[in-house]
Amino acid sequence: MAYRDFQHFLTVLEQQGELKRISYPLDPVLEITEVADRVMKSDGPALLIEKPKGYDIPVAINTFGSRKRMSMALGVNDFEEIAREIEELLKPEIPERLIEKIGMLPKLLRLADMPPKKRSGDGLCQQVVLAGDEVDIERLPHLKCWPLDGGRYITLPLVFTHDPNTGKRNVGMYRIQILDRNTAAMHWQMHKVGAEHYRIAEEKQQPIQVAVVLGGDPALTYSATAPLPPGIDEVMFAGFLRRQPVELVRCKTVDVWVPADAEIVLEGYVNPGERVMEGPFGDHTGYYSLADLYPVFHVTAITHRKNPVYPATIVGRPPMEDAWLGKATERIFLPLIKLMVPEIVDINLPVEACFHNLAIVSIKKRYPGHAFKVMNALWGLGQLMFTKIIIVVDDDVNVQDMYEVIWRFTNNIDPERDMLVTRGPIDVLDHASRMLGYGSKIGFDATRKWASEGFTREWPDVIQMSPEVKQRIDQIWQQLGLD
Ligand SMILES: [Mn+2]
Repeated sequence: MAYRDFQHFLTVLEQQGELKRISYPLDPVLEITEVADRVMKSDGPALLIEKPKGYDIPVAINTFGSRKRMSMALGVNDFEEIAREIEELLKPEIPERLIEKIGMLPKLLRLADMPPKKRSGDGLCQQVVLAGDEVDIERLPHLKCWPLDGGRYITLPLVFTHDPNTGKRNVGMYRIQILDRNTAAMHWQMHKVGAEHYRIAEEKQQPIQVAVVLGGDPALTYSATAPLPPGIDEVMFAGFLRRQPVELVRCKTVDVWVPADAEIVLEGYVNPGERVMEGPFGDHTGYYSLADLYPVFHVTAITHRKNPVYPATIVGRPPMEDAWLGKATERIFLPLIKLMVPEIVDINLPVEACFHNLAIVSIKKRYPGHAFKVMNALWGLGQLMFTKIIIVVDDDVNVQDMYEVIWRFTNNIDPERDMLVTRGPIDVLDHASRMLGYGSKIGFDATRKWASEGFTREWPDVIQMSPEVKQRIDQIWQQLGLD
């Protein structure tokens, strides 16, 4: 079942006891964060703050913040189902060459079956149109999340842009800092597709048209956060997830098509060469990211439905709501990673390591040095290039069990022999790297070492009780009175 829009999703969440209404007028400045943080840290429900202090638009937060709600957002009982489905679709006739594999992805995923539908006329998101002097983005209940933040932020936006050369669409999620009634700072990090579109526009000395969308089917919100290969359209991927095309309408003041049933849309453009100080911002690393120069978004129109809801999230010290967006991605993209690196059995990107700081990977080891091959493959694969630490273990290790991982990892390595230090791009949010966006990574081969890898000693067996004794003790267990 696909959701018509964000409010439909909220209704279903409420029906299932997954959403709590708050009538107290919480202040979008810091107070909503403090409440949401406590709720997120204790596996609490989604919140609908009906009358945020000073605003008449309700704020919804933590709508993705549990395994159940993340799965509901994607219209399934559990997001593993999507991974299984993708696995099934990928099975037939997978070509051998890597480049063909990537090229065939849209076809394999039948993405072409779900192109967005362009609708003429107004969308629900255009019931109210404010253009020119009527534009005042400060009238929306944007959050100031943390005390040292540089200002108020849009935290759950879908940023629509088109490649100025090819016209290809991208939808990404980049935080946006409100500057005044019609300008905002666009946090286009250098590695992101939105930033690439802007670079191309700058080379051509042209402004780039932008639409910032709040709301719509949560499957599209998820798609905007997903590490899709650059050529794959998020709107089509959302169509695949929701099994129904996304309906789009044309914006009023820019040539960008947006989900017809979105809550709120900010239309505008970004000029070439224009920058403003953005930040600091309390980030998903649990630290503030420092202020830096970012492009300026000029808002030419605000459109919204008659009674919109404002979707928001907060990031900060993990675990937060985004942990579940990340876990869904870890599971959904595993079959696609296996398509490129088939020896991988499972991956765990622990929430506490903010996903890109640590990857624990189990492999079916087939040849000497195989663990190092897998590290290099991951460092060359999409957003996994940011992975600061990779630990490779054998396929009999449950990578989802961190106690087992620490036991195996620490016991199985001779650090000097088993580590591989390399260099490359680092997440822009990493505050420890030597410079912004560039630094080192380390991999550990924690697999069992082979003679063909120069291991001259005997590798010991893992301690296990004999099955007969286990069975015997099972039978007499009750008599021992230990339960
Ligand atoms: Mn993209």
